[in-house]
Amino acid sequence: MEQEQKKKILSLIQPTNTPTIGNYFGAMCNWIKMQEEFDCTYGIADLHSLTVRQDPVKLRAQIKESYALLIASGLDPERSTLFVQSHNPNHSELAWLLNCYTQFGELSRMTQFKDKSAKHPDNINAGLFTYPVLMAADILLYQADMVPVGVDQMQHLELARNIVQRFNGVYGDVFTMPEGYLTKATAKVMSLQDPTKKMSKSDENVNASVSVLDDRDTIIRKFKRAVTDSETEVCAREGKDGIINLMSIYGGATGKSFEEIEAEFKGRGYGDFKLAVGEAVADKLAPMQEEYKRLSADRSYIETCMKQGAEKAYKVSRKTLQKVQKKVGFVVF
Ligand code: AQP
Repeated sequence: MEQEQKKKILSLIQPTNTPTIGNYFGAMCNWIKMQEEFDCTYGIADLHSLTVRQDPVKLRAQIKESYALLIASGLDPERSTLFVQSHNPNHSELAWLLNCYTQFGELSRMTQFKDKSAKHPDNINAGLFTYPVLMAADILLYQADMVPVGVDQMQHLELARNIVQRFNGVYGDVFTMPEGYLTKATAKVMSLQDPTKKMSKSDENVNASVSVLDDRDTIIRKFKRAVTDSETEVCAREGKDGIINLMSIYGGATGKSFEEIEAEFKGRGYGDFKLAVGEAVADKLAPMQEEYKRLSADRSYIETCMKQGAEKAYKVSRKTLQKVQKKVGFVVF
């Protein structure tokens, strides 16, 4: 009964590589907290990941790894729905239908399409162009009230909202209008090698990002090499992008505020600070890494969770899809 009144949240992560501490602090940590308050559906967006060429063997391994990591990080497959997107064909089906209610001009304006086309000029595929429509289908299938999004995804969410307005305008109240759910922790974690750029799991420079499965020594080494500035003071002043990024990572790992961090490192150099950040991140990730190791040895448990997650996701989303099919005039049994 109580479950029915909770607001619905949906969020997915792409299995394009091992998640970084950007994904961890920016998304996964929030997802865990949201389980308390919301009816949550979380998934591995493997359909989305195909917009960039993937190695099949690596992709399969990464889907399993990302799924196990979500559980290891604290997501409860009993309480939330944890599924793999390609296990639920309703996503592709609704995406096609919504494609017919989305304008070419709208998709042409998406900045991520422009950015990714520039990054992969040899593979500007139609999937890259219609990616936001699949994202709209992901959200609308589950009638999500809220979608935790980073600033970079706001434009896609806006498109989903336009689709809802258009579709509901023609057919009545079919889809819930989704709202963006922005929290402080959704703030971006930046690259350790270029603090003006978002930390990304597909960054080719291994020192730019910290994977959630990096071992302690690697984590500390990467932080020691982090690009900062030529000053010595640990403070959040304009122009100190590298230090500000390290401060917010340290804050994410320890729960300390910027004021507390500034006080803690007053009069101490960057060397001390970088070491402390590395150690704090390694400490924070250790329990998840331990749990991941344990889960990796239990493949049947992960497979069972995946199957149950797929069934739960299918059941909920089928209702929406059939409603849409009826509204547009299909013969539905
Ligand atoms: N650097 C980041 N800081 C804060 N949040 C981040 N997220 C990603 N990077 C950061 C959040 O993680 C969730 C899942 O992201 P995704 O995998 O679906 O796609 P993404 O945003 O494209 O992540 P990456 O790491 O940059 O992947 P690649 O390199 O494959 O493109 C989202 O909620 C996202 O906001």
